[in-house]
Amino acid sequence: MTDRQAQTVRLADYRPPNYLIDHVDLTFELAARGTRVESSLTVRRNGSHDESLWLDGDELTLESIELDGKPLAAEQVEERDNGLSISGLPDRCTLTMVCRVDPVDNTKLDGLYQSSGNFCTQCEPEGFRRITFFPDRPDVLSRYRVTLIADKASCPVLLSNGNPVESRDLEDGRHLAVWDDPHPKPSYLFALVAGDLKSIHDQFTTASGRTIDLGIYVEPHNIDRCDHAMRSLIKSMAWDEETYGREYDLDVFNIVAVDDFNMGAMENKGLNIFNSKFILARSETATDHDYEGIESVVAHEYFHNWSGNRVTCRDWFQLSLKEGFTVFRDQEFSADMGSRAVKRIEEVNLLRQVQFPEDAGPQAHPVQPKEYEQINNFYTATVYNKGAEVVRMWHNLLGWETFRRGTDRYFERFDGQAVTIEDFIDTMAEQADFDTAQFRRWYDRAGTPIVHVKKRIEGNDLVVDFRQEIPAVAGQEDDAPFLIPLGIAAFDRDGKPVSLSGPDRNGEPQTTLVLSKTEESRRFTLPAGAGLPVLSLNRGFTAPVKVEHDYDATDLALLAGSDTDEFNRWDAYQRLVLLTLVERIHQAEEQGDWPESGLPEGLSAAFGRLLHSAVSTQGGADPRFVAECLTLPSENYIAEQFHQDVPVDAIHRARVELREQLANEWSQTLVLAFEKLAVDGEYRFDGVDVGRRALRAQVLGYLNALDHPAWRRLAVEQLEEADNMTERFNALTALSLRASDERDQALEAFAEEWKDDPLVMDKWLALRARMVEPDDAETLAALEAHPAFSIRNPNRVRALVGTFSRGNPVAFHASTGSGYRWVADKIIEIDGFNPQIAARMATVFSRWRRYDGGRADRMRGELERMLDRRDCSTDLAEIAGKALK
Ligand code: 0A1
Ligand code: ZN
Repeated sequence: MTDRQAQTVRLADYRPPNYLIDHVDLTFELAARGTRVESSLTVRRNGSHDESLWLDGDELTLESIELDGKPLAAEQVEERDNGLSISGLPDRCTLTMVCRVDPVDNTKLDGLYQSSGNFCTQCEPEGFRRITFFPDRPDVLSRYRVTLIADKASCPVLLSNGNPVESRDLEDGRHLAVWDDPHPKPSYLFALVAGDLKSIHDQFTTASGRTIDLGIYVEPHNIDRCDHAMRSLIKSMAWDEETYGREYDLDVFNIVAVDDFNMGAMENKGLNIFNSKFILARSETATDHDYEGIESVVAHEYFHNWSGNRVTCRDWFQLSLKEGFTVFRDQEFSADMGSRAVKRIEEVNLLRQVQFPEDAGPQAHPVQPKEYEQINNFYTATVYNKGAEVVRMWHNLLGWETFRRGTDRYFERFDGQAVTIEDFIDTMAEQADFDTAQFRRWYDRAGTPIVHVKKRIEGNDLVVDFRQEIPAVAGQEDDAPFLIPLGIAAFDRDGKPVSLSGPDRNGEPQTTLVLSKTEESRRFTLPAGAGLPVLSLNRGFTAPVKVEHDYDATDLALLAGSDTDEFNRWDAYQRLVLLTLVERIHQAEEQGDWPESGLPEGLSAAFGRLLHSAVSTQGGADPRFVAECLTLPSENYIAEQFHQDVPVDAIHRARVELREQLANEWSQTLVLAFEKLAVDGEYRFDGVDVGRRALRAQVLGYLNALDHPAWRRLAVEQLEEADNMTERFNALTALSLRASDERDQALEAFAEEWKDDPLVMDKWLALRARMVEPDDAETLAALEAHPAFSIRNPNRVRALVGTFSRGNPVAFHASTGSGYRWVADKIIEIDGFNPQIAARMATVFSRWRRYDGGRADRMRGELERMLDRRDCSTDLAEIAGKALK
C-alpha cells in the first residue's frame, strides 16, 4: 500500500488563528531556479495564550529567519515537512525570513511557477505556502507591499496586487517594481507576474468619478486577441455598479493570460490571472461559445472583488460563500447581456449533467462541506453551481429589492472580514418571512431532492399532491423535508393557461408554491367545466430538484408548444425526447434485439413546429432557443435515467437513430432553414448572429447525420468559405458525425492550418477524442503522440483525456476495459507531476457501481490501480478512496 497520510480536516475543529499578521513585506529576486523570497511579517498575538506560531510551508528551502532583526534561537524554531513552529514570541514582533524556490520545476502549477518562460502564481487555496512560510489560511488578513526584481530584458513587465508605487532600473541589468495593496487580504489572493508580455489598456470611470486604469497582459503573439476581454471587463464593472452598487476600489485593474493554468481563472486582488482560453479571442480563432465563456469568466473574477475579496471566507468550508454567490452574480450578468431563457437552459443543463450525478455518487458533499482531505478536490459543481442555485432561491423567495437590501447589508457589515455562510444566511434571514432554519438544509444536506407530483380532480377543484423524497447519499440518510420554492402553472388541452389561484398582476396564472413538508396537497379552484389540466412544474427551474410526474407524450408535446415559460417549453421538449429514447432502450432490452420503431408522431410534429417557428418571417422564435431545444440530450444525461446497468451502447444507438429519423423526416425544412439562417457580413458577436449560427449548426448536424454527399458538400463549403471559427468548426463537427473522405480530408487540413495555435488545436483534439471508436488503441496512441498534445498542459489534457472519458461514453466504456485502462494510465502519469489535474480526471470513475458487472469490475480495478501506488498523491487518493468505499 502507500505511505501517504490522509488527514481529515473538519469544520467542527475550526479555531481562530492564534497570531495575526498585519503587514507583509515581500521582496522577490526572480530566477527560474533559486528565486529568493524575503518576507517580513508583523506578527501580533491574537488573544491571550502562550501557544506557538504555526507557519505553513511546502517544498521551501529556508535560508534564514530573524526575530526583530536578530537570528532566532535554534530551540525556538521547529521545522517540519509541512511548516515551521515558532515558540516564545512576544505579543508583537517582526519575523524576517529568506526562502528559495525553483519556479521552473514547479509542475503542479500551484505557488510560483513558469508558463512559457514567464513567472506567475496561483495561491488559492493553499499555494502561498509554496512561496514562503506563512499562516496560509483565509482568516489571516494582511496588507501587502511587494518588491519585484528581475532581469529587465527577459522580464520587462513586473506586476503584483494593489497600486504601483515605484519602478526603476538597477545597475546589473535588472529592474525593480514596488506594488502596494491597501486592502487587507488573505494570502490566497496574493499574485505576481513577471515576464515578457504585451498589453492593451483602457480606462473606466466609476460612479463616484474615479478613473481606473485597466490593462490586459498576454504573450506578444496574442496581442490582437484581447479586445473582447477588455470590453467584457468594462461591461462587468458597469453592471456591478448598476446592479449591486459595487464600485471598484484600486487605481488599476490588471488581467494576465497564461497558457498553463489548472482552472479557469483567479480573482487575485487587482491582478486577475487567467487561463488564456478565457481571455484570447478573435473571430478567426475563437467560437461564439468561447466569446461567451470569456465574457462570463471575466465577469466572474471581477465580481469576486466584492464577493470574495472585500468580504472573504473564514475557512475553506465556506468556499460556496464566495463561489455560489459569485456564480449567481455572473449568471445574472450573462442573462442581462444575452438571452435570459437560453442562459437558464445552459445553467440547468450543467447542473443536471454534472452536479446531479456528483450529488448522487460517492463524491457527494453538501454546499457547505463538513470535512475534506484535500481542499483542492472541493472546487466542485456542488460548491459552485448548486451553491449558485441556493443563492438564486434566496433571490426568488425574497424578491429582487429585498434580496438587494440583504446584499447591501452583507457587504457593509462584513467589509474587510473573513466570514461564514452562516453570516450570509443570518443577514438574508433578517429580511425573510419564511422558515430560514429549514432553508438552511440546502447548505447542509447533500443529494438532489425529488419532488413527486400527482394531480386529480375533486368536484370543481384541482388537487395536487406533493411528496418529497430525500435520497440517502454519501453517509447522509436523514430525510427531513426541504423548503422548496416550486413554480407551477396549468394548461388546458388547447394549450390555454388555466387560472390556478387567480391571475397575478401580469395576468399570468402561474404561482410559486413554497413546499415544506414531506407530503402536502394544494387545492386550486378551476373554472367551471374545465377538465384535468396539464401541469407545468418547477417553472424556470425555481428549485434544484428532480420533478417526477406522470407526463405522457401528449402532455409534453402540448407543453413544448404552448407553455408560457420558455425554460419549461425547452424542458418539456427534452422530456419528450427522453421519453422516446428510454422507451426504445427498454424495448430493446425486453425483446433482446433492436426494435423497429418509427418516429413518434408527437415528437416529430414538435420538432417540425420548432424548426418552422425559427424560420418564419413573422414573430419567429429566437433561433438560439430553438437550437437549444433541438439539441438532443447527451448520452451521459440519457444514462442518468438508468440507475443500474447503464446500457451504454443502446443509449448511443438510440440517440443516433433518432437523430437520423428526425433528419430524414424533416430534411426539406432543414435545408430551407440552413439557407434562411445564413449570416451575412462581417462576424459580429451579438445575440442575433450568435443565435442564427447556433441553429444553423444544429441544422447542419442533423443533415450530416444522414449519409448524403449533398449535405456533406454544404458542410465542406461552409468550412472553406466561412471567415470565422464558429462556422468553420461547426462545419467540421457536422462532418465528424459520419465516416467519409470529406471528413478525413477536412480534419487533416484543419490540423495543418492551425498547428501553431494551441487553443484551436484543443478544439480539434476534443473533436478527435469524441470520434475514437471502441478499442481503437492505435488512434488513441496517435492522438497522444500528436504534436498538438502535451500531457503537461491542463488544457490539452482536458481536451483529449477529459473529452475522451466524458464525451465519448461508448469508447470509454468499451466492454474490454481498454478505454478505462488508457485513461487510468494517463491519470497515473499526470499524478506524478500535477495531482490536482489527476484527481479531477479521476472523478469520471466515481460511479462505477452503476455499470454492469464486467464494466464495474474493470472500473473498480483501475481505481485500485491508481490508489495502490506508493506515490499516489493525497488529491487522487481522496477521490479514488471515496469512490471505492
Ligand atoms: N477562485 C477561482 C477558482 C480557482 C480555484 C483554484 C485555483 O487553483 C487551484 C484556481 C482558480 C474562481 O472561482 O474563479
Ligand atoms: Zn470564483
